[in-house]
Amino acid sequence: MNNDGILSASSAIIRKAKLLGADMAGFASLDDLISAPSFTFAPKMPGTDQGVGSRNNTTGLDSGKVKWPENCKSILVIAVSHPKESPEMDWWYGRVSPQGNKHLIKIIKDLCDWISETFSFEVFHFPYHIEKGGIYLKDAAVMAGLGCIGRNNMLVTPDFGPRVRLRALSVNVSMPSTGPIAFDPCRQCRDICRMVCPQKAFDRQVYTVEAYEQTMLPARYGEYSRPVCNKQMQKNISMAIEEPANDAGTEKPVRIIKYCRNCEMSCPVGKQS
Ligand code: B12
Ligand code: SF4
Ligand code: SF4
Repeated sequence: MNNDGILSASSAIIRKAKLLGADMAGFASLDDLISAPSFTFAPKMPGTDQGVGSRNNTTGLDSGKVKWPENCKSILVIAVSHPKESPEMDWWYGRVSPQGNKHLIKIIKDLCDWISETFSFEVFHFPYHIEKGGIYLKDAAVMAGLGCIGRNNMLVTPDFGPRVRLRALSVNVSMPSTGPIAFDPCRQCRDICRMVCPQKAFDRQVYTVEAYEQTMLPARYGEYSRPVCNKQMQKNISMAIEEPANDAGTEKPVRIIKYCRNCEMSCPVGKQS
């Protein structure tokens, strides 16, 4: 395929992602991701594959390392907005995955089918968990131009703030990268996100440039403590009570887990979302 063909395939794929329900979409290159901060940091961080939501590692690789699919050249990242008005998009109904996550999975599945039928590209649908062959989605989204890493350690987007969820696929063709973009709302903000953390997960420097030999660290300068945030997730699980779950399609009440979102809900960026 020549350059013009690649450019038009790239725009067609991004357009199709939005038609299928994504609010944002963009491409990052494999080369940009291999050297991106999470990909280099996570294998060095103690306890990377432990804590709430982690899974048994089936990649055959060391903890924190990403297993890239064969022939992967570019990664398409999509974001779906999770607005304040629809908190249920994020809730776990017992062991049933949140509705927002199901929506993301369907978009990526449909997009994979469409891309292979339309362009005959090889595609790969990344699972969520790194331990199962997934990738670090926030870095991928930054490199694809969807936003920046905020002082709350989340992807912050211009239109929806941090209130988005992500998923990705890869193709075996090098697509032009659509990012990163010049965007940094945190420069003019007074750390509202950090002050509302119920566990004070941002209160001290946990990771340093010297120890990790890299400058881009969790929450930018190393002040996000994953084990501390994890404590809140454990607490949210233990606080879950049985509630009616008609919107999840079950007649019987189930335990609904509502994980903490204080650091994203408080962010004023994209306030309309
Ligand atoms: C494991 C995990 C957790 C763990 C650990 C989180 C962690 N950050 O380590 C726990 C259970 C605690 C957790 C909590 C949360 N999570 Co979580 N989590 C994940 C998961 C599966 C992997 C994250 C990971 O291990 N990252 C690697 C660690 C080592 O790095 P890090 O702490 O993120 O720090 C890196 C970045 O800051 C980056 N960075 C810093 N500066 C810069 C600059 C540039 C230019 C770049 C490119 C990168 C970069 O470098 C750092 C490393 O050096 C992802 C899904 C995925 N497959 O990516 C979701 C994910 C990150 N989680 C998500 C969410 C929403 C949450 C919560 C709000 C809980 C909730 N209600 O869902 C909190 C937020 C906590 C926070 N403020 O960071 C969303 C984030 C969406 C967004 N807008 O950013 C994701 C992407 C899942 C999704 N469905 O979309 N999570
Ligand atoms: S609340 Fe402020 S400092 Fe925190 S992520 Fe949003 S803009 Fe950045
Ligand atoms: S998700 Fe909650 S506990 Fe974790 S860092 Fe954000 S505000 Fe703190």
